This record gives sequence, C-alpha cells and structure tokens, in this order.
Amino acid sequence: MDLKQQLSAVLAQKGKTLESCTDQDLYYALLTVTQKVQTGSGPARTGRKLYYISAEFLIGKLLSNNLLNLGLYDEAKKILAEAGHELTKVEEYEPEPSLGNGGLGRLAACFLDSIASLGLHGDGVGLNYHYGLFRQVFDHNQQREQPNPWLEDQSWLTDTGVRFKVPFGSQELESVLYDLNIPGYENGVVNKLRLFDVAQPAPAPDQGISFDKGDIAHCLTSFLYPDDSDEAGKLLRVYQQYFMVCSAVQLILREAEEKGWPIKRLNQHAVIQINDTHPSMVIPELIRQLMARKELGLTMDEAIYVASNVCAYTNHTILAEALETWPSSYLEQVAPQLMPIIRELDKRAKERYADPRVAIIDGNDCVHMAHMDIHYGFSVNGVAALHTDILKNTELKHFYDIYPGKFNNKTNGVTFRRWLMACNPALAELITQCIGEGWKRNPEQLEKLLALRKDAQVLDKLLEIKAENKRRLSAYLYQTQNISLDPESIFDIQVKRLHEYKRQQMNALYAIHQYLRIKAGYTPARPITVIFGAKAAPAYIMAKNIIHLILCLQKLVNQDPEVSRWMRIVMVENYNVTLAEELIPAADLSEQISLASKEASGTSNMKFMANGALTIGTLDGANVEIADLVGEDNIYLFGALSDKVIDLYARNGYHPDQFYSASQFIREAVDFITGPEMSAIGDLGCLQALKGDLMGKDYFMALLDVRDYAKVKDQALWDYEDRRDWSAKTLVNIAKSGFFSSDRTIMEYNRDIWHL
Ligand code: 26V
Repeated sequence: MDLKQQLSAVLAQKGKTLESCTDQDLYYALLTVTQKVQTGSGPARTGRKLYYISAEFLIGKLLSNNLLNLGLYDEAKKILAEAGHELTKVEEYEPEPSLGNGGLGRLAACFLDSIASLGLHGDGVGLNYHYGLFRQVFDHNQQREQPNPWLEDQSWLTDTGVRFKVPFGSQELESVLYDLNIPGYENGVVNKLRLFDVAQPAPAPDQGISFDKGDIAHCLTSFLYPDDSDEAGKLLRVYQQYFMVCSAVQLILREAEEKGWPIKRLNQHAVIQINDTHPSMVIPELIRQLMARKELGLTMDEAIYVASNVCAYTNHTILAEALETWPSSYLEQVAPQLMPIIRELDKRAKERYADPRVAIIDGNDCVHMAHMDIHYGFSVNGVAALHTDILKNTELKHFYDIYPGKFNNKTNGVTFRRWLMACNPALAELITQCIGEGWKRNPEQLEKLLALRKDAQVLDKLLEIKAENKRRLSAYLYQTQNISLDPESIFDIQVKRLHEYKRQQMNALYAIHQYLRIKAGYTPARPITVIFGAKAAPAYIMAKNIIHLILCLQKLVNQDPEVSRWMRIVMVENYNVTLAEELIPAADLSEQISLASKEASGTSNMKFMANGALTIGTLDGANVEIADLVGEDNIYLFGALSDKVIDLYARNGYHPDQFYSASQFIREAVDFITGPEMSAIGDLGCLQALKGDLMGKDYFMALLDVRDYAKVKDQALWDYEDRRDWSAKTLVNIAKSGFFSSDRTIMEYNRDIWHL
C-alpha cells in the first residue's frame, strides 16, 4: 500500500476520508502510518552500542522530522494538498514534547538524529516528564509557571512492557519503559529514545507547578528540574537521577544478556555517554549491579575496571549551578546501597591523589559528581574549543594535570535536517538550486556557495527569502500571541534560557539607550525590532526580574507611538522548539552576547548562522570558531576577551560602580530602570533590585561591555542598509556553517570516544 492508501485506510476506520476529515484527524492518521512504516526497522549494525544518558531530550515536534527522515515528507505534503489540507496546519495539532530546558537537552536531540542518520547504533536514555519544565505565561509583566502537559493517549511513545524495580532507602518503585523511534535520514535505520516513568504518575497540580515533592511514588516524573530551592526539591532531583540510572543499568545489562555480551568485557560492547552530571550516579550503580550478580564473581577491582571503561563524561558548563555536589546524607537517604561504593571510589582516589581539590567527597561530606566522572570515566570532553581550553587550564586544571589523555574537545553541532531543511524550506531549495543536493548529506559542501558571493541574483534571492520568513513570523506571532511586528524592520533576536551570564539585561540596556535617543529626536536609519524568548528557572529571582524589565520595556515602547515607529520590543511567551523553528529563519541579527568564558558553546548561534543571520557576539563558546570560519568582516564582535575576564575574577578587579560613575550613557540607561516611566508600569521592588545589582555587583559584567556592545550594534544596524553587501555577508555565514553539523560532531565522538 502506498502512503495515500494507508492514510485512507486509517481514516476509514473512523468513517472519514482524506477530504472529509479534520486536520486533527489527519495528525493522528499520519502518526499511525508513520509509526507503522518504522516497525520492523532497527539499528543498522550490532557493533558496540552507545547509551546516551541524559536528564533532558528537547526533541521538538516529531511529525515533520520523521516524515522527512523517512523520505515521506514531499509525498505527504502533496497528498494532503490534493485533499485540501496543509501539512503545516496539521502539525499544529501535535503537542511539543516537554522533555528539556535548553541547550543541553536540544543538543541531545540533535545527537540522536545524527547518530541514527550516520547509521550508528545508539539509544538515548532518560525520563518521561509529564508536565515538562513548565509552560510560561505572562501576567502583570511577570513570568508565571503552569504545568505543560503534552502526553496524549495516542502519541509517539510506545509502552514496551518492560518493567524494572528501583530500590530506594524508604521504598521500592517500579519503573516503566516507554520507547520512541528515532529514524535516520533516508537510511532505513531506526534507533530509540528510551524513557523511564513511574507506574502511577500523579495528575497535574491544580494551581501552578507546586506539588507534593515528598510523594516520589507518584510525582517523581511530574516535572523536569523541580524547583530545587528547598530541601525537598533537591532530594527529588536525587530521586530522579537515581531512578534514571538504576533503570538504565538494568536495561543495559538486560540487553547485554539478550545479545550474549560477556559482562566482564562489557566495555567492548557498550559505551555510556554521561550528559553533564545529572546521570553521574550511573558509574557507582553499574559497579553495584555488576557486583550484585554473584554468579559473575567479579571483584571490586574488576567491576571498577568495567565501569571505568564503559563510561565517558561530557561537561556542558563551568558555572557552579551545573557542577553538582550532593551532601552524602542525601544520597544515603535516597540510595543507601550506593554510598558504600561511592566511599570506596573516593578512598581509592584519595590514596592515589592527596590533593583535596580532586577529592570526590570533600571535607563537608559532599559528593562532587563531576570529580567521580573524571576519576572513573575514560573520557572527559568540553563542547567547544575555548570551553575545553578553559576546563584544561583553569576550571579542571588539577584533573588535567593528572589525566591529560582523558581530556578532549567535541565542538557542538546541530542537525541541518531540522534546523535548515525543515524549518527553512525556501532557503534549502535555493541552496540546492545553486550547488545541488550534496550538502544535505554533507553540509560541509555548503562552502560551494562561496563562489556566488558576488552573484547579484542569488544575493537578492537570499534577501527575498529572509523577507518572506519575516512576514511569516509576523503573521504567526500575530495569530498565536497577538503580537504585531513590522516585517520591514530589522529583526534582532535573542532566544535562550534566561541567565545573567547570557546578559539579556545588557541587550535591554541597549534598548533603553535607543529609546532615549529616539525620544531625543535621533532616529535610526530603519526601525528595529528587538525580540526575546526565554524561560527563567522558577526559583531564580534575578532572572525573573530581568524578564520583568523586558516586559515593562515592551509595554512602554510599544504604547508610545513616537517610539514604536522606530523600535519595538517583544518577548514571546513560552519560548520552545516550535517557536525557535519560526524565529530563527526570520532573524537578521543573532544575539550571542554572553560574558566571555561563561557560555560553554551555545548552539542557537549555529542555527542562526545556517539560516543567514549575522552574529553580534563576544568571543565566547563556539562564537570563537564561528568568527574563525567567517572572518571578522562577516561577524560583529565586541567585548572583553575571556583571558581578561578570568583575570578580573581572579583578582577581584571588576567594580561596576566605576563604570556607572564614569559614563553618562551607562548612568542614563541604568537610572532609567527605576525612573518614572518604568515605575509607572512595573513593580518598583523588582526594578530596584535589578538596578541595585547592576551598580553594586554585576557579577557577569554587563556594564563592562555595554558601551562596546552599543557601538558595534549601531554599526551593524548601519551596515544593514547596504542590502547587497549584507546579503553577501549572510551568504558567507551560510556557506561556512557546515562545520556545525551535528553529523560532524558525532563522527568525532565516534572516532575518538565511542568506536561503535
Ligand atoms: C540547567 C538548569 C536550568 C534550570 C535550573 C536548574 C538547572 C540546572 C542545570 C542546568 C544545566 C544546564 C546545562 C546546559 O544547558 N548547558 C548548555 O549546554 C549546551 C550544549 O552543550 C551549550 O551549548 C551551552 O553553552 C550550555 O550552557
């Protein structure tokens, strides 16, 4: 049966036809058929197998992605069109899976796509959160959190029937395994994302996202990163982590048994990649389960040897928030059977290395998860060249001195299937017309576009596509969020988690500066639209204050006819993958303005680049590699360099008050935060806290860089007016973006770490 017949057959069971059914009927019918197409398919080879364990998989909607990878996209689109339907409308009925939070989770999703597309044998392993991170709503110019239920009776998940027992100190829980198919790109391979859940999940809370954090039997998988500002929240995270790794190890040992892998040589057959420290307990848990199988007769030495040669660790950030340490009393309470193993690992490490800075358990009896990973994993990698250098030379220097051979860099990448072919079909089509189809399998071939950098026809076509994407975004935001944009204006976009180090507040200071100039009669060459999208962690007060600042500015600016002709500020609600797929193709300027040394890599920077936006950024994370590739004429760089920043921290040498006193620009912008215009709209307490922080602490040095930022941004806005020249710059960016394909990243992981 061809696709049309299969769809008709599924619809006929509901008494409908392709013509008479609704778009929603079509979504479920396409889901059914797509799932069926994949049954019977599996991994390409059964060599060494990868288990990519991660607390987050920000996979985005799956229908289009799966149709594309299965080679059914064009056919499906055509069949639907002939029956009077539009695939994009049908897709609107798919709820976006809410299994991640930011870059780390989206990276895991891109990796699964690339692993399957390269025909490698690897599954993702994680948790099935029912209400996601949270759904963000704006109310009185503040963020509020709501549950984000996304699971439906009919979904991409299938219950495998596999169940495991997870022993906690207080009780034993059953874990339930759901699978989700991950098809490779037109290669017949299907890998899996394996998500564990509790057997009796709790219903969504009535009000907001508070729930009984002590009720782990029902609430363990309710939310991702439940508020960890109190002890119950922290404990719940430990429960989640242990539940995930205990189930994962049982799954791996079960597969080893099924496949007849000799357990003593597990490392020859399996590799576990630990995505940040959330799954780090997998190391002692693997040792524990190996030793518990008395029939194997493994000594502690042998069990440690196996685990140490199976597990590899990726570090995603140098910020303290992600370098997890848990009081050993927490681990004792959650998984008492694990603590003796962790103590043994710590003892052995201390016997070899007396330096307290490399201890697993510190003087306060806290367990440093990353330290355990580094001592007992066989590989430690950073996610961009600069990040890995900082790990080696500063942050993890004491470990690098001991284990130089373990450290390696794997610069992040993104899948061009979702982030160019699917989200920007017009650009993909133009590229294919210019250089043929080869770039789709090998994005480095995009370099062939460089030959066209003076081709006026191509440059104009690029501008046309961008203009059309901006019109499409404007219509979409008007329809879904009642936001109205001027597609003729410059779209300047910053979308990412809200964090002080990412410096959304510095972007807001520039907007204030621009507001004051417009009020004083100095208008820019063309209107500018500053677009933000960001969620703040529920307990992160300063991040919420920054959202408040932006929402108040949005209100102030947009309701002022004199200003809004020249500048609009927009913060989209509930930024997620679906919105990213609309925003990124429509961007003119990509804001990558973290304080140098703080952003491990960034990955939206790569997506914007591939979609023909120019970067305004600091030399941080992968921006460094972007700048090297495109050359300084094709990127807008500003700000202090990482060495200087690291030095300022080392000698306590940064004092924001000095910048405040010395610069009228800074004074005016900072004072404006609590001035009469803003206090008429916002909560003065929040605004004062923000201003006070900027003047007194400014830990991420916004005032250090803001003037250079404004100067360079003014230049970018000016350069935009030479439309052909701007277009040529965007073409260079697209042409050089191929390096940032996650296929390249995964080939490097496989070559240097996994050996699948
Ligand atoms: C995030 C959060 C956010 C909610 C509150 C608690 C909490 C705790 C830990 C984390 C981990 C975030 C780690 C992360 O997403 N890192 C990002 O990883 C990307 C992929 O490597 C990289 O591009 C980004 O630079 C890095 O920030």
